[in-house]
Amino acid sequence: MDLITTTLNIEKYVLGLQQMPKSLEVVLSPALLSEVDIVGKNVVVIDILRATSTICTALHHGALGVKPVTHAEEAALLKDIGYITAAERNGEKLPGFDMGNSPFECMDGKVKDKYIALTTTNGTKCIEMTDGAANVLSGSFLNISSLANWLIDSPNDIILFCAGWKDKVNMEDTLFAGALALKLKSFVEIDCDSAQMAMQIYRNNSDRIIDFLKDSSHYKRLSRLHHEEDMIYCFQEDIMDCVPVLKNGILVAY
Ligand code: 3SL
Repeated sequence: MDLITTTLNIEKYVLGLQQMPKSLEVVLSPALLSEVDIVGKNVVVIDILRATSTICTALHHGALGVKPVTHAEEAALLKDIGYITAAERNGEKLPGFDMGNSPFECMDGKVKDKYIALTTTNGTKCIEMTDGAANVLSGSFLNISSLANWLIDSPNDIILFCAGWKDKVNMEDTLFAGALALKLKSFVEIDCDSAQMAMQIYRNNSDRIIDFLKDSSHYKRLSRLHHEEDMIYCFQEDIMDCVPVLKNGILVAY
């Protein structure tokens, strides 16, 4: 967040124009989601490598919306009504779909003015787990400051929901949850050890993110599949300002 926005937000709080405190919790894996109450809260789904970074990129490059779906068959059916179909499992594009899950596939004009039906191993499944939330947003480093400002301006409590990998905790989503929690820290109450841990991890590694992630399982998986460029891309901060928000089951740019 830039200095002017931070100052304005602090002024709003001091003048009593902003409700305080709202709470912030971090959920480190889908297996832990049932332990928190998401009803009426703003839930940020985080799948940094790569689903939620790809969603943000698609909207930035002119896609009208991204519909997250759990099953590949469901995504395939949406082709009949004009959707671009995108499908990934275990890091690889599924045959028969228009795209996989690489952000670079959204940059050649193909997604402009189109709706995309996207299914991925973890990220899209998590978006579909957020029934009852007041708002569902998709998180990425690419738009982290705009996302933080959106959350600061909303009165609702916040859940940062890390997709992880197949119910396991992962390093990259935890790292991002820490980075976002640090941006929100002055505006929320944090009584959550997962959030404290995530912030500590980001603080200790923010100047060496790629090095830090080299030991992570998904870094190794995506490296084996030659997706290093995607990873470098996904760790750029604030290169776009759209905030993907779920409206009637479709993520659209706010
Ligand atoms: O699991 C997911 O949702 C994907 O983002 C994984 S991958 O980066 O496309 O392998």
